[in-house]
Amino acid sequence: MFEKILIANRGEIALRIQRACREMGIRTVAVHSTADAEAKYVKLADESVCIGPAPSALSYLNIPAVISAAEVTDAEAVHPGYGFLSENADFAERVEQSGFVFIGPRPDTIRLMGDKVSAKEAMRKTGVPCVPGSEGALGEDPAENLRIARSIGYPVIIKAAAGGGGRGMRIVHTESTLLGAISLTRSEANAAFGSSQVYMEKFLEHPRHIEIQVMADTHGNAVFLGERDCSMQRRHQKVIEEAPAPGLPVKLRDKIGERCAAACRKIGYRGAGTFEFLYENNEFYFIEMNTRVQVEHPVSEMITGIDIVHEQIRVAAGERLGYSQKQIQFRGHAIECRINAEDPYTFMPSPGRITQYHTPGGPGIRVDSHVYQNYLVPPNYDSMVGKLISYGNTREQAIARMRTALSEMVIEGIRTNIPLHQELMNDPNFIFGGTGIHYLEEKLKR
Ligand code: MV4
Repeated sequence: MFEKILIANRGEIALRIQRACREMGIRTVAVHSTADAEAKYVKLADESVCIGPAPSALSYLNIPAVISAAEVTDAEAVHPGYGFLSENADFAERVEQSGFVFIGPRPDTIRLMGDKVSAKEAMRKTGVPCVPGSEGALGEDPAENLRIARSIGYPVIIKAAAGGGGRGMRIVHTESTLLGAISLTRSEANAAFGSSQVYMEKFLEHPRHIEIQVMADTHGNAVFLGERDCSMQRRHQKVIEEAPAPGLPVKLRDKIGERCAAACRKIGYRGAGTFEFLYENNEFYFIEMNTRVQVEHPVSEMITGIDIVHEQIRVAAGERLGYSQKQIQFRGHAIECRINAEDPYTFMPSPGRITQYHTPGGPGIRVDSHVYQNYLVPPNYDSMVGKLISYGNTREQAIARMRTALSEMVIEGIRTNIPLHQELMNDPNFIFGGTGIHYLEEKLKR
């Protein structure tokens, strides 16, 4: 096992990774920008290195600075967390070339999944069901593109191969606007990602977003850790996630989960990963794969009892999974509310000093947060200040516990979206379960 890991991230996930390391007897190196010099996870780490000024581009995204920090502290492995450099294949490659272990998939796997056209092709080949669409990237022949759209059937969606997470997409409802939309998406993609490759899919109008968590070792073993329903979102920012997905038949879950685990074995996947699906009319359609630990990983941990970060570190060190799919039980229900420093109704960021901070507790309550009383939320980064996770034997119990926890939680000095979560925990449609990806935006309009 590693003796020392460098955590190339900030905020709650830096603390989450640090906790896993501490439990495993591994020393930690925190890297931080000048804006985060006083952060809790920096003080709690065994060592810390300042890697640059507040802007991410000069610190948390600064590859040479992160690698130098690993060199001067003699770390053995680098955990990238989520966001920042976590899905940057060049970073993973340079970490490995510098003699460190990258805690994540091989650089080639990250590159494969970063290109959404090659990701879809790889998944289709291994038997993962995909959204009907173009075979690979679109060509330049207008007649051919019109023919493809006609065979898929309108509406279609044009997506940038280098996009993902909702960036670089355009919906097309009628033939007369197809070619213009392809041109526009191409030029936007070229400007944003430096690649004008685009592909076409059938546009699904009322899906849910359900994703499958997988874990694979370097000995050919792979399992799935159930699904998460992440449909409650606004502008591609998830607000609430839960596991299992309400109303999803267990047989369907097991079937798609086994397909994902099998795909991992076939491509030699390593570490934690997430298969993102759109789910509509009892069918799963693969859209993208994430090659990192995700913000919402705790809900999967709560229903399986498996510590995903611990497992990431173990498989990166070459250890075996040590359990079969049959030994993984899905028990109870977990819900995560992302607590953001923002106005609950305008969604305007609200950084600043936290003057009062009290966290909830009791049975089935987990708080993953790096903040504390007197903490200054910097304006430079994502507005998430923590995650409130509830667990219960049933979904009803998880919701009831979340309501209580939200009522106990006190964060003063900044605005937070706690009132929005309180509203959602009492929303009859949320309580019924199974709302789609457009539900929150439609509710907010009303
Ligand atoms: C789609 C879609 C409908 N049909 N693809 C947005 C994020 C990116 N991961 C993929 N996205 C979508 N792809 C087809 N063929 C609708 C979305 C989408 C969405 C997906 C998941 C969660 C929230 C979403 C919000 C708007 C659109």
